[in-house]
Amino acid sequence: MKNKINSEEIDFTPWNNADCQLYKEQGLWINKTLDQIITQGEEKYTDKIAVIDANKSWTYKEINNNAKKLATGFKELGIEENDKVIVQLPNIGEYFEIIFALFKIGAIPVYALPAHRNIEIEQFCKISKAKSYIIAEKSAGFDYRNLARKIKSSCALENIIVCGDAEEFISLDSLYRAPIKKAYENSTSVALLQLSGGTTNIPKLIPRTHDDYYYSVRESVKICELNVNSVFLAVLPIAHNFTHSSPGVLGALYAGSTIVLAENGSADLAFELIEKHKVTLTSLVPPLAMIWLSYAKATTKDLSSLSLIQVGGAKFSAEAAKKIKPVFKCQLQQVFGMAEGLINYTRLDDPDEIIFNTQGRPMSPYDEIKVIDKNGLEVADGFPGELLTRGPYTIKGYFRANEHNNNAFTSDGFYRTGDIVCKNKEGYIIVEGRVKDQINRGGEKVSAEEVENLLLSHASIQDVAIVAMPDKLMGERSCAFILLSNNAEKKPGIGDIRHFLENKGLAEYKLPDRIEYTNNFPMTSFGKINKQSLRSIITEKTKTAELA
Ligand code: OOB
Repeated sequence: MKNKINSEEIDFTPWNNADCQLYKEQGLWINKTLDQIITQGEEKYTDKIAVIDANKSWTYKEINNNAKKLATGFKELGIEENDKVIVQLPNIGEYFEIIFALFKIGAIPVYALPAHRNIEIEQFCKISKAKSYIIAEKSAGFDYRNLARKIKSSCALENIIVCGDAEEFISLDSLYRAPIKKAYENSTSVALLQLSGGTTNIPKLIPRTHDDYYYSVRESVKICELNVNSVFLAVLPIAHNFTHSSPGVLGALYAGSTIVLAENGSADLAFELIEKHKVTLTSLVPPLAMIWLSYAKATTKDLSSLSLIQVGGAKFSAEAAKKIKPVFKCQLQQVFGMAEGLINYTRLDDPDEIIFNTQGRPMSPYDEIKVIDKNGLEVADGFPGELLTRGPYTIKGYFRANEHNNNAFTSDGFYRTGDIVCKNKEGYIIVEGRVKDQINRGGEKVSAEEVENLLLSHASIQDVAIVAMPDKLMGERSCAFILLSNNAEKKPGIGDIRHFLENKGLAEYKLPDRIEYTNNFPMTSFGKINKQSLRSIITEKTKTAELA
């Protein structure tokens, strides 16, 4: 029987009691909160450097001490157990003080990405009912205080905390008080809210508990063989699940490694940091891996410390995968994961054939996998179908999204990933496509419906459908097919459309890359716009353009 919380507003669906017991008996869930990563880190690795960013470095002890001090400061502001706090930070060291301070008081960070703008942040505030928002003053030329000003009143935010010059807001520096004495201990509760790539108009928040997330971090550390000698370079945003926990920054801290934070993924900066700090591993999305491959051939920097490059978030082609080892003289690991839980890794000692051609196999022996056809029946190995999964670190429901959960999960608790995969006899997974209405733009996920709904408010647009179009570097980009309204005065160009959405406050990566005008949409027999057919049209068109 499902162990649902009996309230009007169901926050999240926990695992059933029998599974909880099994995971505890088997030592997967160890009754510890994520705060233990840093408290244990301080005990074991005390004065070792834990984090290096562009300006400063922190020892394990410093991070934990500062987190304890901040926890008191946060409490004095009124942030309590179970309060949601939107955290939107670039890759800076203070990030760790902040999240561990929140874990220490049992408050729940909502992991916004630096690219998010007012539309996204307002939605996160609305769903989570967060009263606090933590930002850095500026990053990559963008002033987050202006964003905070825009959303302050619509979101009823009480605390806007700024790392750097706070202007009229609360300065993070002012919140370091006497260290908190006792930390929050309920490991079965929600630790953090991750963001879903999204397939609907409204984004979904992903409730990860201390028990389940800590398990996924420990298991990832084991598989990726992180240890005290590892140096992890974080180039993707650290709040994203890949960089955060697969094994990512939390894995690095758990293993006693050192984290080097890069402000962006540029090869110039990354290669300099790899040489300077003798980086041993990093995690990349396919477009970055491809750019690094082309730069590596001509670099004068010494990259010989690298022993592992992980690539995930979107499909990495076998041709590109084959180049990693010869160019970087290190192992490649393909990672097929999702913020909802399931992580698949190729193993470090897998044969090349597996590493080049598959996206790995589930990380845990307790992960359950099904590949099903349109009728819900399991297909034979080697045949494509939708991937369903359940297990010790895959959620049972999105946060406060009851209705959506009825479709996103089966009645027996499997998560419908929306990914079309083939599973081979050895249990390795090859990602073939997806059934979800999403564009995977080099690892950044765009919900077609979200952008379509915003475009429908444009005066010249009567109807619109957004689909993925193939792209050599990004894998996919987005194309908006537009039907103009009868009274449209002029055809808006791609610049106008992007400007319109940007003005509304949509993150840049969600803006369409191309528009196509149409007088009538191809329809399915159910009377819906036939996106499959639109994808074929734009694929043909881009192919013809390439040939021309
Ligand atoms: C990671 O997480 P999300 O939540 O941003 O996106 C999950 C989705 C998957 O359902 C799949 O559609 C796609 O991203 N995906 C891949 C992939 N890795 C993720 N598609 C093809 N090949 C891959 N290797 O993207 C994520 C989370 C943790 C670790 C790694 C990636």
